[in-house]
Amino acid sequence: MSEFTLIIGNKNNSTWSLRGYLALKHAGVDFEEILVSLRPILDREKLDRLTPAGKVPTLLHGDHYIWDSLAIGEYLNDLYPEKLFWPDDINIRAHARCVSAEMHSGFAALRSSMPMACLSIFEKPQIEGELKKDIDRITQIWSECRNKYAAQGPYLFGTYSIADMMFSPIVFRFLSYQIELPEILKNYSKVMVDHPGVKAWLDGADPNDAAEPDARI
Ligand SMILES: N[C@@H](CCC(=O)N[C@@H](CS)C(=O)NCC(=O)O)C(=O)O
Repeated sequence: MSEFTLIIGNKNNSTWSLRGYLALKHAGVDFEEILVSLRPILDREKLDRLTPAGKVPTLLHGDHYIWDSLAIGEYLNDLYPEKLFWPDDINIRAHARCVSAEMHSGFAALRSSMPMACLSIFEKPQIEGELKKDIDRITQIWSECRNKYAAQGPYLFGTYSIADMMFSPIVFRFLSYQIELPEILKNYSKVMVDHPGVKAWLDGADPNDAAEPDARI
């Protein structure tokens, strides 16, 4: 039996679950998965029974519940500091924490009008208003990171970090909704889609789990 259990939503749609899953993959530990259906109907009873906040992802480790994607990354970083979940340099780490927190707490327009369905391609939406602001801000964050840290590796801060985990669902949204990106960010998206943790996640995604506008996912 694994030491860790991750409670997640449908892999095609659950963006926050993807982040928690990538953190466990990065830790390189065995874990069991419990799926709570969010689609087509949210299994409220199961979600509330299994998780303290009624949200996925929730990590169960012994008697401890960690019920937030960013907190899961931080918890695993505390347990396995040698895995370098954050950049080593204090200033680069502060930058990585800022963009991760910005993703964790923002981009509501993008989240509600471009729900994730990893395996689907949709018509490009009207890019205007708050949605345009969100897309522009994300491409600005990514471009700044890639221009600054390219020498250290192909991820946002060179080496793979919690920041990449936090932005991973955005990579899929940009692909699904055919958002044009500059060459440097197309390369970043490809690196992310080819990441072994992401590939493992996609293997378990069901294309029949459709996407509908829903900021909770
Ligand atoms: N801030 C939380 C957000 C978690 C979240 O909203 N998860 C969604 C699914 S991706 C959920 O559990 N939705 C069910 C609900 O809100 O009832 C995190 O980072 O883990």
